[in-house]
Amino acid sequence: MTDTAPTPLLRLYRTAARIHKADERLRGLLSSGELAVNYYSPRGQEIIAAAMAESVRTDDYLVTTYRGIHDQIAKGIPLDVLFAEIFGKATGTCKGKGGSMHVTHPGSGIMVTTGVVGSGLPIAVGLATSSVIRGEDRVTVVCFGDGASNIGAFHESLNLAALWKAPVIFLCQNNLYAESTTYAHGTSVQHISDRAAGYGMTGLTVDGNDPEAVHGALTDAVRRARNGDGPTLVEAVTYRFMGHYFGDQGAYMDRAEYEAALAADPVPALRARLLERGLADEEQLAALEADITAEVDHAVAFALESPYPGPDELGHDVYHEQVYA
Ligand SMILES: Cc1ncc(C[n+]2csc(CCOP(=O)(O)OP(=O)(O)O)c2C)c(N)n1
Ligand SMILES: [Mg+2]
Repeated sequence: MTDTAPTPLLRLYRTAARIHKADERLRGLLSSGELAVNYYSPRGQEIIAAAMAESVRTDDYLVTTYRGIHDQIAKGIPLDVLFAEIFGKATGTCKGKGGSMHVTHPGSGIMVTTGVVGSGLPIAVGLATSSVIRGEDRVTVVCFGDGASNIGAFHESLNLAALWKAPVIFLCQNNLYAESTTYAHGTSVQHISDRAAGYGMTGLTVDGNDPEAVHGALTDAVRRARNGDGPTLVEAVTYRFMGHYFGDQGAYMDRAEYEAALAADPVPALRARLLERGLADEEQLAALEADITAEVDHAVAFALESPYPGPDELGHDVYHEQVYA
């Protein structure tokens, strides 16, 4: 990088811009047929992930979903190995055997990515509990959608986490859609954060497009968790700019609502905020963005050039391999 991105807001923008460009490139590769995988774009949720990363340490755990590349990039997974995994290549985080829906990268704290809606929450409570048992002060952040908050595992996890004061931050990324179901059609409460009260837990709703609001809420939640004061449910509200999966035309989405959300696109909005506040100038941002483009180019080339895993890999990494004396 030519820019060290010194202020938190500029660093946050850099992360959001990396997510934005990586996602855009992956969608381009899917359109051209150079890539053929299931893909769920996080477009619209970039700021939430970037603010989350500013609130935690690298060794804090993260659990995310199939729509999770924004969380994975923000948490620190290098783009080369992330792209290689998405392409199913041997150089990927899971030797190409996990693919886009099952990325793990313990080095940056990314412990689980799951395609089963709601299944990340109990795993996160388990991870957090393991940290307590080991006497470690790391926290666990689990990202999930609005739809997942209607799954039984959400309720079981919040109850147990509150009871055990587990150091978990439940980060609901409310993009107002669960596949093709609108929020109002599928969820009984006005705010998902209202559900926290049912478990004796702090819950709050923030504007997921406002980096400072998300960062502030998560910083408080992380502090509480690390101090042994238990879990928090943070709901960050935004909008899903793409269909549910790549290829979904989103015909069921209200056009006027979509246009209004796009007009408030949080990534260019943050760029404009940086310029307005004098935290960066146009030349600096252009240089930062050129660096990101080069980084994404490199990741694509690395993924394309890498080999697929051989058949000998089929039986490896299925069970923990332990040698008993
Ligand atoms: C247990 C389970 N039920 C249903 C599905 C099918 N499914 C995949 S994504 C999805 C919608 C989830 O919506 P939300 O939690 O809001 O997450 P988003 O896709 O908006 O990120 C559904 C129903 C699934 N993968 N797992
Ligand atoms: Mg959703």
